Amino acid sequence: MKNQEITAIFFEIADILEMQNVQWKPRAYRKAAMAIESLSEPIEDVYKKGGKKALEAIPGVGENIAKKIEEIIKTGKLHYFEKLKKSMPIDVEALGAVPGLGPKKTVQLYKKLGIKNLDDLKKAALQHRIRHLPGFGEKTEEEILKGISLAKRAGERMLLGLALPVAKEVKSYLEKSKAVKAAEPAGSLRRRMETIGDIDILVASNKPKTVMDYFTAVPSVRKVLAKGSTKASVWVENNLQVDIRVIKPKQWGSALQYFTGSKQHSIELRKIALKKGLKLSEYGVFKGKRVIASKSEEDVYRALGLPYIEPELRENRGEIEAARHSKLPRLIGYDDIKGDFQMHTTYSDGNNGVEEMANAAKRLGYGFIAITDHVGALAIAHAMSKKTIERQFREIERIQKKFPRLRIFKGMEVDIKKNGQLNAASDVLRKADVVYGSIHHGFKGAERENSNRICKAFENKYIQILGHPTNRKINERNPIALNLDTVFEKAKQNNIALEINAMPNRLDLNDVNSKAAIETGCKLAIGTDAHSTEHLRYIELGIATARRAWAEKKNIINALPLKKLERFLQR
Ligand code: DGT
Ligand code: CA
Ligand code: CA
Ligand code: ZN
Repeated sequence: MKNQEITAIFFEIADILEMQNVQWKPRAYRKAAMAIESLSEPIEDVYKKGGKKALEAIPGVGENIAKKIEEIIKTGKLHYFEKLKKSMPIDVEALGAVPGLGPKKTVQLYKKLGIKNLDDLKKAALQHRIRHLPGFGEKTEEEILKGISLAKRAGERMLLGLALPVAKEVKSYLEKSKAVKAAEPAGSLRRRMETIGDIDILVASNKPKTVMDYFTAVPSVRKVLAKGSTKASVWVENNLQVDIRVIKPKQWGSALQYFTGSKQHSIELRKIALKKGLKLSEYGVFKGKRVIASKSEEDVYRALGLPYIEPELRENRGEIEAARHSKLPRLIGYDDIKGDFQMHTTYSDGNNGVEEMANAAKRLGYGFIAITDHVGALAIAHAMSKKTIERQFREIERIQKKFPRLRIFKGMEVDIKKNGQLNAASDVLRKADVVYGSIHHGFKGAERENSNRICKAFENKYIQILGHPTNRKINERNPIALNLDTVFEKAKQNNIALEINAMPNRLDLNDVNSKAAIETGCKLAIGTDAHSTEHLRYIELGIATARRAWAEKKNIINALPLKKLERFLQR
């Protein structure tokens, strides 16, 4: 999949051009980048099927950009980009990853202080040379220092939502080989952690050599880092590392258990084995020299006197204790979700219309969706006016008639003001079936202030769901300061659901916080926050987060039967 690679190149081109004060072009590249990022199919396939004309059919892609995409697909490189980078003395990619440092500021830092890379930047910030520049100040300098560590982390771990399609693609490629009996991504990806260090793929085969040759020839491989007789590591696009390990089919279960981890979970299992006079390794559960379990993971856990533990739970957060006492949750399944609570359309900042979203939801087999365009301060993402809302609701009613088996809730995502009021009048709120309250500005408040802001919003009788509760963005922005205990308690009292926002870079609430919310007795609502039909598939990431939070069906309102859901929403 070249989609991510091309997206990154275009964003970087936009940044460089902006630094060089070029007009218009940066916008064009960003627009194209965003369109390519949300494509659901590999752009190579688009090109293969329809050539340059098909590329030009992608929104925001004109003839010039289509030519560049073609060059990248054909040669793996873009001459224009290489030249552009050479013309720039600054490490645009690294500095661009620092939150709050846009292209303009980066250029200023270079011109005034000669800052070319992260090290220069850190030095200058520590020596307080940045705060004196016009437009920067003490606060910005502090933010930059914090941002540097985020940027360094960003270089290391990749979002689950980006790694998952890559892993699935490699898996299905491997499964096409006759030498491969089974192939499964293991490691943090199988546990569905929100970020992934590298992808570990386990293969069962009696012909490891054939598998090695086949794997290192995967089309998306950029560079082979190591290749042995049963192990190999490669880089695919985006500097994402994929490790592969080939084992014998009869060791599948114990090897899958071992390579899924987490390391901490496996260490605890080994302790249990020792207490039973057994030994656990990637090759099996041993009694003396005899293997007593190895074929399936179920066998391995059973040999240790435990029920099967789902991968998402294997973090040594109490799952082994729970397993021993038959107290494991009956995790919500990936098929248990009946709909999606948050999505945007062309009525605010989305790319698709109501009917297109409904069609996409129907294809997913959903029973309901909520259309939740922005309402509030007009500047935020083209928020809707009262007139627009009325027009949209009439359209939803009209479209609803065409979808007898899909309930389309009239919803809105209303901005929570700094004083805790919802930025919409009661007569507007009353007409909606689903009212989200979310914070979209003013992230810097202290813990008390932010917690009060949200608890105040909960007193509004129309709000039903708190959107992206902590406002963190993975690798980009820290969560706002919040007393989550207070917020969860208040949410429970007012019967307000907390969102698991399923956008790859949000996953907010995250796994740990969702688990705490469930333990408090709160309900959770999964919303993809889709801004196009393609984004609806991110629901998988929201469910993964719920599973990592030990959620059962009863904790997640997306799994309620429609009648019960309607009752919940009526309050
Ligand atoms: P990551 O890649 O940083 O997101 O995290 P993981 O969990 O995928 O870790 P990774 O890639 O270093 O190793 C893959 C799996 O292999 C890990 O989940 C458990 C297993 N593993 C690796 N090193 C050890 C070890 O020293 N002891 C044990 N018990 N298992 C290990
Ligand atoms: Ca890994
Ligand atoms: Ca690894
Ligand atoms: Zn929002």
